[in-house]
Amino acid sequence: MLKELGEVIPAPANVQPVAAAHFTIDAGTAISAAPGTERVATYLAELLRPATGFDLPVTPAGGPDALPGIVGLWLDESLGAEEYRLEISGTGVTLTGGTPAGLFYAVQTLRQLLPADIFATTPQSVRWTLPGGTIVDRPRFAYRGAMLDVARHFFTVAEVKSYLDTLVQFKINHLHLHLTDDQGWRLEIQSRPALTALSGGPGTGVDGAGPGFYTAADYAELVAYAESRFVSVVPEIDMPGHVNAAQVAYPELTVDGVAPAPRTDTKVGYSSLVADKEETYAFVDDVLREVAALTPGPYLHIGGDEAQATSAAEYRTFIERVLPLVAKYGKSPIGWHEMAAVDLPPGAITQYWRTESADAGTARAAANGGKVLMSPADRAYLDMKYTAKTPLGLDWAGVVDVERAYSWDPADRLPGVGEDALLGVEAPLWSETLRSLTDVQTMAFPRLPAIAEVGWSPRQSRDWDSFRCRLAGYGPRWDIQGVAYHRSADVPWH
Ligand code: NGO
Repeated sequence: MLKELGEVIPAPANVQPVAAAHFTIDAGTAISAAPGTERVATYLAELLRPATGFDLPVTPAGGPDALPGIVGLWLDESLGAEEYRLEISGTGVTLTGGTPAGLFYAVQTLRQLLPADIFATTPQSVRWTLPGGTIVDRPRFAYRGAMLDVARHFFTVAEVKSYLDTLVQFKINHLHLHLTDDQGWRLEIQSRPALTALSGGPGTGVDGAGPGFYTAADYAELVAYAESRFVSVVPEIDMPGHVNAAQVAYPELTVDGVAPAPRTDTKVGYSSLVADKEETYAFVDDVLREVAALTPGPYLHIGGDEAQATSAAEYRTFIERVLPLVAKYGKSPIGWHEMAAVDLPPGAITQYWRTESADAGTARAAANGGKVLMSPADRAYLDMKYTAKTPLGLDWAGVVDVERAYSWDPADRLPGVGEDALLGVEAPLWSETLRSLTDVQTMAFPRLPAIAEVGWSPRQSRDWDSFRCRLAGYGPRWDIQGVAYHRSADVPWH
């Protein structure tokens, strides 16, 4: 069945259908790539070849117009960096991006406009017809993120790549990895080898069921894969709390120098780095230096949440000494919003995560010109149960079904934190109860697309009834990809 031009998640900013026109990709279709678009053109061809069985040769562009039978990719500097135009006429398709990232989003939109079978891995006998018209689209927010907790349960490079490929379908452009916590340390730090030797191996993670860590090479591979899909990895080293795994490996990080026992339970707020010990800052310097060197993206997340075992004065001392270390290694800091208790340098980003309807620290950071990421747990946490009956997940922030994840606006959430203060939105997925990639998918889908639309689509293009129908239309695409999703009662699945 032919899709409607606007039947896309996230909802595009401008959609102008031309009912009489449509284009069918067939064995004679070629892809033409203007200079600078070759990488995205090749990605597009690789997406379309398995299910169509067509050759879809990628050739250098001939001229600026849609030629018969041609899917042409172009760059146009007059468009915003992440903006794109997708024109589908009776004779061909033209995708134009402000940058290759914009073009990549045009490709994701094109993919959604094809029949669901385009996700098949073997040739299907389907007419690959696209609806006619023009979409001009750009994101509302620069940062549209997903977070995965690989500390409570470790996920392999292959699993994270697979998750990433399902995220980019919704124009997510940041992947935040929660790499360290009380129950495990998941990134090799060459100057501190005991971290992964003692806290990344067998028996680590919640219930001891989530062992593993990334070598520096694994992490580099993951980051490069993400970059190839225009996703920036945001590594998080959680401090000064959530550090039991680090203290197991380096006992000098405790008050008395005695290593604590490894922990596999889910309690929070009991461990802390020691603010008045120089060993603390030597450690943090080593870790941040190596993580920054491995990370091409601009951000380094330093945690800062739930430091109940750190006094307010020690917390301030610690954060004030660590923020300049992030800058020293050329990165901008992000911290959970507790960090906003401290006077933040320009460029520091506050990530709001709790359920309250006001937060003085976050509002103060915004008033001082700081940018805010919105991840309120009662809307954006993918680890909350959908309903009381959901076997996976937690419920400390309530249950969050799809409508709840969708029907809110980040600019209305906190007094003093309006549109201009927002860098964007992020959907965190904590892994205390997760044990597999299937579990990850079941919690993320279909709520992640809700948060993706909150972050991408203009306010006036958002509509719950439209969204739930577009989600229902996505179900077969997940089925064909073998992606697990929760069949929420909020969605009229076919
Ligand atoms: C909190 C806590 C995490 C938990 C999560 C579970 C933040 C920022 N700190 O969110 O340690 O895993 O809730 O939902």
